[in-house]
Amino acid sequence: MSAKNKVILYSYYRSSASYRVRIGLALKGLEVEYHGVHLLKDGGQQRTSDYAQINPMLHVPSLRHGDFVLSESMAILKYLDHLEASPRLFPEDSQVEARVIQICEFINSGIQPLQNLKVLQHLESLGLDKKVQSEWTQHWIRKGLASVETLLKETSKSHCVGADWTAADCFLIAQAFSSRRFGVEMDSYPTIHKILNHLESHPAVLKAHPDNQPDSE
Ligand SMILES: N[C@@H](CCC(=O)N[C@@H](CS)C(=O)NCC(=O)O)C(=O)O
Repeated sequence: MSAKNKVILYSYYRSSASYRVRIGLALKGLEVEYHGVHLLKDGGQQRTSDYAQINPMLHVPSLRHGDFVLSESMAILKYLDHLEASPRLFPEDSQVEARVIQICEFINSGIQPLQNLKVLQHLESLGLDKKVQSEWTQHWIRKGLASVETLLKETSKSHCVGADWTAADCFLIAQAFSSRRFGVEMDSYPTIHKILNHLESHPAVLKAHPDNQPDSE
């Protein structure tokens, strides 16, 4: 591990997008300085003008490496492959890499945005009560996971794509954490369930887990 590859991570402990990146960092053994950004305190620290300079989208995670600042978990994980090649999260083979990105996107654009804090806060401001909000979230999570399950039946062995770690595993593990938080269990998705059973006890995943962060509550 080289100090020149030390990064700063702007993260919130239970943010699934932050969890994806933390898994990647831990798998690669990169040195990280953790900066907590509390999504609820002070009206949301992601919405401060200081943080807007880091990520104008007002989301965590963001990464700083020297003068280079980057947000979006997929872009960050891709960048980490350049800092530390092993394990490679985006495979060299173009078709395998595209498949990994497809799985990530099912989660990144097909599930997570529909459970995002700002979306739920907006639904609440429109008068949707907590019970209906919860039904909304669970509906999209279940639909999305069913599609991920179908895809993983074709692509997985011990991991989402074959038997090696890829970014797809980082996305799946993090999504499973937040799905459970929103009341959706994984038992209805046998392939997902099997992969999680295999991967969730890995030391890097435990290190990256929301319960084990400096800002965990
Ligand atoms: N596609 C983005 C998603 C980032 C994202 O939505 N982060 C959430 C936490 S998981 C967030 O910061 N939400 C802030 C808000 O809703 O105000 C990524 O992969 O980084």
